[in-house]
Amino acid sequence: MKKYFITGGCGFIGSNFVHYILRGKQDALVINLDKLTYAGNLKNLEQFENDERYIFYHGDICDQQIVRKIFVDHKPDYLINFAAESHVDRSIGKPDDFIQTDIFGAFTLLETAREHNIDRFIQISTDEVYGSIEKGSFSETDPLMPRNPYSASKAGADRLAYSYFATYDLPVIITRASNNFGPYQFPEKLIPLFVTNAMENEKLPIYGDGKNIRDWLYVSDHCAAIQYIADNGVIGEIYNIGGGNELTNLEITDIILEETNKPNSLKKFVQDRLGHDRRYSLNCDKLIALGWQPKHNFSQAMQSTINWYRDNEQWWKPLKSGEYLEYYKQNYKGL
Ligand code: NAD
Ligand code: TDX
Repeated sequence: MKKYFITGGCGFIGSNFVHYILRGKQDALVINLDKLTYAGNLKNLEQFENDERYIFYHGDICDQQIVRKIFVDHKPDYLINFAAESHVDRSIGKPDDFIQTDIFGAFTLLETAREHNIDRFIQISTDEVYGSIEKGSFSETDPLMPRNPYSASKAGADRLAYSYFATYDLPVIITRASNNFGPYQFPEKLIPLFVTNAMENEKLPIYGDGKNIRDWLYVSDHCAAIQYIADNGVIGEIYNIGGGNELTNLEITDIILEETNKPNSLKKFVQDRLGHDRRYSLNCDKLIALGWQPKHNFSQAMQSTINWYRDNEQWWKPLKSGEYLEYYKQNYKGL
């Protein structure tokens, strides 16, 4: 039986990964450590609450006591660090938690892993660490040029994880994925925000000219890639994980309006994000050579994502009300 120590498993990608493992592998144990910030949601994993293959710890990755307890009590084979503050706009407003969780949290996990035996330490990094690229695509050997506090904190954790391989022989692998979309994504990120706003006949706030480009990766493809890399990747290496679907934000907006059958008048051009990266693009030849590439068709994955938000209003409506709504109103003044 393989034992997965997952951090941030109540968030978007982490919870999809737990679904992916527990649906696919009968002989797995998943131990999930999550602080339950605004982005962590127990509802994402409620179907596993009574599953003996799943154990939840409410706690902080910066707290070495709880991290150490998990190592001692469960002796995990793999540690996969998803936990992070992940929203660029929040990092521009208040970077503090990003530095603490994304860097110091990763440090705490690496230090504790060094005290114990672990087969793989997978650090979930991001394409944003490379910075913006107008033409061509970034390869794993390209220099890092992060341009906002979120991506800078992720770059710090990425290089710190590598240093634990180079210095202490910790079996670290680093993954750098492009923009994910799919079920359970907090409705502050572009796709779930625009889909749910369209469903509520609210404006879709497009930053700047809307021509910034992102490469979109369906979250279940991302989860499959992480598992493939954990099982087959080479220790000490970095793997880019892209979706091969580069679109402007305006193109994404048009797809959402068409699929939700809403008018163009919902588009609203608002003040640009500070330091807004123009384009992200990944060269994924290294992962293809290892034997993996995404399987989902972009249009079908978008359609099923939009259907999921249509069918799960009870999941996202509470997230857009109450305390969160106050934050949302203050920070999205274009609405
Ligand atoms: P998310 O914000 O949806 O979830 C983050 C989770 O981490 C939440 O459950 C939260 O409660 C938890 N968390 C935060 N601080 C914590 C702490 N100190 N201790 C324990 N748990 C804590 O994020 P996501 O979009 O699922 O991203 C997951 C990872 O993937 C992040 O490391 C992110 O940088 C990376 N990534 C995300 C994308 C994307 O498009 N979303 C793309 C590439 C890489
Ligand atoms: O209201 C909006 N209007 C808008 O035009 C929002 C929320 C976003 N945007 C634009 C900004 C970006 O060009 O859409 C694009 C995507 O924005 P986000 O969803 O905030 O994602 P991004 O900034 O690209 O970062 C994401 O991908 C890399 C994730 O949030 C990160 O966690 C991941 O590492």
